[in-house]
Amino acid sequence: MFNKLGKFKYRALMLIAAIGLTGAWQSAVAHTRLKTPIIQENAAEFGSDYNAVVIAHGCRNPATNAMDVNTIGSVMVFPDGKDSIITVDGQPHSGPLTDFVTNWGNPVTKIQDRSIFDYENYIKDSLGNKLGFWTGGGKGLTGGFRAVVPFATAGVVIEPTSCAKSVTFVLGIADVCQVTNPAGFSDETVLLWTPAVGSIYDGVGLDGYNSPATLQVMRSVAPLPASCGTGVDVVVKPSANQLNRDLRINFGGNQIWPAE
Ligand SMILES: [Cu+2]
Repeated sequence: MFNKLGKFKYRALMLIAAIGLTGAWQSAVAHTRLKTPIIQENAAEFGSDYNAVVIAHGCRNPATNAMDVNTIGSVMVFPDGKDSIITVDGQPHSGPLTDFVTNWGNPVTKIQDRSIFDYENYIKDSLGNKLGFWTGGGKGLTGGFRAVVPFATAGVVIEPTSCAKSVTFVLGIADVCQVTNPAGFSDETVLLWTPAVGSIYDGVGLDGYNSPATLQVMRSVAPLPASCGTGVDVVVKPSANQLNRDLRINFGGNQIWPAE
């Protein structure tokens, strides 16, 4: 009897704690992020790394100020690793990404899913490498709900002779609520989760300004060379050139977002 009551009280407390936590989390950091933002190096050797873009809220409703306007599409790209912006412990690195990652090039496989949006396709570089995807159309994401948009990443191999203890890839993501040209970007039309690198998608002053989603790959295969000490953290951002070129939705040979 006492034991049962104790269990019940414990469960009630845990429930209250969980609700409290959820409330705080929603108001503080409910942004578009990856479902699993930290993965191990080359985990894909055991299959793929299954992940997802989590769209946490819609655009701003001008009447109520709530972030609950329906989302009609989303587009995401990883840095291409060619003209990307690389830092090492926060300091600019002028060498290539191959100094730290041996196999970057074709990071994304979309997991087919029409549960929210009816259409989806890859964003590829000129060699056909899949750098990201867009999805949109159909009924879309109703305001007040979240979307889990599934994809997988290829295994990332950290250069064994490098001192990288982690490599973080910074994504560019746009959640579209209304199709406009770049001059029409606002919290009411689009949420831009991009690094502020000077692209047309910076979104200065908007909800997602310089608050991008990231995928951090932790070194876990080759041990750090002894000369590395505790190792360094590498960050890879897409260039403004790449975002301007790749973060768009083309459908049937036409660009449908942003409007031109
Ligand atoms: Cu937000």
